[in-house]
Amino acid sequence: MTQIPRTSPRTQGNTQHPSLAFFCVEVFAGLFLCFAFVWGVCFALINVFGRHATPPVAYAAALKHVQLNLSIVINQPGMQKDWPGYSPSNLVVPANSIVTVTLRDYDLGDTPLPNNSPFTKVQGALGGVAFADGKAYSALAPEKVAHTFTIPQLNINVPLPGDGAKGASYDTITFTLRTRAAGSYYFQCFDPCGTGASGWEGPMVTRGYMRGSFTVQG
Ligand SMILES: [Cu+2]
Repeated sequence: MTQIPRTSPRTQGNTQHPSLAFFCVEVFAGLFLCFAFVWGVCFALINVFGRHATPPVAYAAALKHVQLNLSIVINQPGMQKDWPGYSPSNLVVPANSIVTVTLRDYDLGDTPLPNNSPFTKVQGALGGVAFADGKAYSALAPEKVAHTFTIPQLNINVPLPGDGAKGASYDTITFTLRTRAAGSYYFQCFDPCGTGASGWEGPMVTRGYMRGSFTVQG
């Protein structure tokens, strides 16, 4: 027959205290783990949403950066013979932004500016420089100018060199502008590249040629 050990109740009685202690430890550990888990989940969520929430704030503080491409062309279909013109001639850029202009001048060859001309200097471009085929310049010799990109109301002026790389049909001028409030302006070439004795007639005074609109949109 199976004997029930007499010690069984005593043993049970003896083990009641340790199992209660274990139970307490287990409950405590369970609660701790739950707390740790919840805290971990919260931390992860804060981290994830924090990371998602931070960039818009950072981007809102950063300025929008846009590219503006334009050319100076000549003798294209529909154009007056030998009249150089900006294409496009209606420029639209966003307000309070950084605008990098890439300008291809297909009308190479210099038309000297007067010696005391203020239009030989780069003005209003970021860093006071423009780049001709990648080479920085802050001013050009008066006799080395083909055209200018000038917005008088915004004190922006970039003289454009008339010498391209050997054999090239155009040179590429880049510069960066910082726009501010919205407004309607005009841009124009101030190098006497036009017709007439002064060089200030024809394309120089005709919209769609050496002058156009510059709209800063809010
Ligand atoms: Cu011009």
